Amino acid sequence: MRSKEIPPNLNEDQIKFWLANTDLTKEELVKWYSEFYEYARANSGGLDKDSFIKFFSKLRHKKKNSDDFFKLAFNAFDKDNSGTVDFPEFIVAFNIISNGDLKKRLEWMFEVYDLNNDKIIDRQEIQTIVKAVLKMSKKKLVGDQTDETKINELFENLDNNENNKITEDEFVENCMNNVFMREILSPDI
Ligand SMILES: [Ca+2]
Ligand SMILES: [Ca+2]
Repeated sequence: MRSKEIPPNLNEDQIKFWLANTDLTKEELVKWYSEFYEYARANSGGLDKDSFIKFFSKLRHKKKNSDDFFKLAFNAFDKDNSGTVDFPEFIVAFNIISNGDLKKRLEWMFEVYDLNNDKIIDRQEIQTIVKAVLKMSKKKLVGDQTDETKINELFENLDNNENNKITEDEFVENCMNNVFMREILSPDI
């Protein structure tokens, strides 16, 4: 399908709505819609975790080393926890990732870290996500200690009020103010 054609199931009202709520151009919107539905055909309009990882990896030219991260990030795309990501869920998140300002991107990233959706990041969540992030970004944490110890240190640096929980405010504020921390915790996706 040529990207200029309006795909089936996409009507002008939907296009208008998404154009108003994202920074995408109509051409981009139609292009991603078409791609998305190529992958979703077997999944009644949504992408399950495996198809989503395939689709997103292709979209962002990601390699196998990103799969662990996207398995975990799936949760942040699947807003209604239905087990599939539908086009509105995808396009809202994709727009934040590619066009959102830094604060919006960090708020989205917080949702990736918060695996159990209880609005805080705990030590286990930060260990799990940072390990997947490091694998994806091929970055290494500096220092002689184990990664586990270094990630614990990151946790403590984020936990301003030392209550063993990281709130969205703590996460966003610290990452906004500290480039090093941000590069480790929230790489380009
Ligand atoms: Ca969903
Ligand atoms: Ca949590």
